[in-house]
Amino acid sequence: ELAYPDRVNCAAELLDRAAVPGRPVFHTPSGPSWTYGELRIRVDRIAHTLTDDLGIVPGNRVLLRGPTTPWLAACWLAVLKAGAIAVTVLAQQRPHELRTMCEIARVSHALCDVRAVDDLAKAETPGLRITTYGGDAPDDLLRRPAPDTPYTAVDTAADDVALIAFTSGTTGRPKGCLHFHRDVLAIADTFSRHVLKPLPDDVFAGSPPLGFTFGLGGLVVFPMRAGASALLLEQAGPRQLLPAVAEHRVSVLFTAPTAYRAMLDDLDGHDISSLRRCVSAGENLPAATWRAWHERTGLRLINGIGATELLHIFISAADEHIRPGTTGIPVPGWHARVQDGAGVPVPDGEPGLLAVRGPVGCRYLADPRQREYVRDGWNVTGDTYVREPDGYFRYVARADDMIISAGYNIAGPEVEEALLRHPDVVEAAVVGRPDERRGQVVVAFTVLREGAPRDTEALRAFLKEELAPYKCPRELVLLDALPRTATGKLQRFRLRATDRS
Ligand code: 3SK
Repeated sequence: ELAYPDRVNCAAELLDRAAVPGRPVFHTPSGPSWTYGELRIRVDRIAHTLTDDLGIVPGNRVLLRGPTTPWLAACWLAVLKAGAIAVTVLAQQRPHELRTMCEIARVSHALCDVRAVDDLAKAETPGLRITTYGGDAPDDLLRRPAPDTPYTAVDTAADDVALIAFTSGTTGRPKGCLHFHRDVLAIADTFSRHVLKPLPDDVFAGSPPLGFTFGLGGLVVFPMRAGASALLLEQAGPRQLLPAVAEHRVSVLFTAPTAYRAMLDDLDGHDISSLRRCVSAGENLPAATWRAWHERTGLRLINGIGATELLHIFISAADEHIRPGTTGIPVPGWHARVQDGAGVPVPDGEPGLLAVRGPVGCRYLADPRQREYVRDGWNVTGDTYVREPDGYFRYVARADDMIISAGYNIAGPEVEEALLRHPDVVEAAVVGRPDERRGQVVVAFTVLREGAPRDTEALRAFLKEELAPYKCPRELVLLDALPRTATGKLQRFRLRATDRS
């Protein structure tokens, strides 16, 4: 059981408790590293600016927007230290999305990297006070003259709201998820502590941005809670990750399954011997990707399922407990079960809806969809899972992605896994298309390795050997890229709507 004091400010906790002032906390590819001591001074100066110059008071909602930099992380810590609420958004979000989020979260102020300010200005949010920062001397954030005036953290309650993270899922109006100060500590003290087991010498890096709680945890909260450091990359695609790992001796890597698959082609010539933990989340990890990564690197990918609603990862497995083809077991502190639509647990081995509960819960901000997500105290994530008799949880599909064709239930990811076993396939997505005779038919979208022959007949023949005939796609479409959200999640609804005529 996690026990936190009634009053706790998670930013102060991360800044003041874990670290030795002279040790590094953030690295970047270009500038000098920041130490914990330097970070604390900068956070305190920003917090003074927020309260003394901008008039921010506890409870104000402050939007944060910009590429992944130490200054963005410092702003996030300063907002929380000042008792305000950080509203983290993604650099890719467009003006109309930003305006909606500002309205839902009732944002009063924004701290924005100067390179990302145009879209925010275009959002024309009435009354929003925007402060920009940028470059090596973000003067607007550091208006307080005395750099060494400490800032006393606001005495927040453990269950005061610390942040609002938006999830749009893969479609629909964005939902703001409220998270408390204690939630921020809880994700470090569950998944990170028990699965990653970080050490102070670890260097974390990864692709998810800080506006996605996957990245916020992996690049700020987890390293700081352990007194370790993080390499913050503004460009963090598969092409940038491998050289960055080699150059900065990254030991803990966070990215999505598709990036691990893409990096396989590029491994030669990069020294990745520093890596000791590779976390894959954000989407289902196909067993074929797990095996290929293990074969080439000797590393066992740590699969995990997380959600913005629950802040971070709640099912995963560590070290020798990792079992390819499954997500894992509930992270210590979390409970999980598989249930039917009425909330009754289904027997092991049968598919049903994943339901979890633990130290962090879903609290949508003024959104009736709360009643769908939280049922009888369980958070129902919208994923179809099977719990194996040995307690391991195996992903089947997103609940609304099951395909029913001529009376057969077909899980899109199973067909995708089969496609990914073909050496020329880089990405695959399978959806159901309405069909008069069969209800739905299976349609597969595939991205092939550069230079591979665009031979759909050969792919069909391959699938016939891998899958029962009723699961084989009726249509096979080759694409250059799959449609994804800003957090990298596949947008199946866009594939369903693709006109192939
Ligand atoms: O997959 C997700 O959506 C997620 C969200 C938050 C934290 C971690 C993950 C993987």
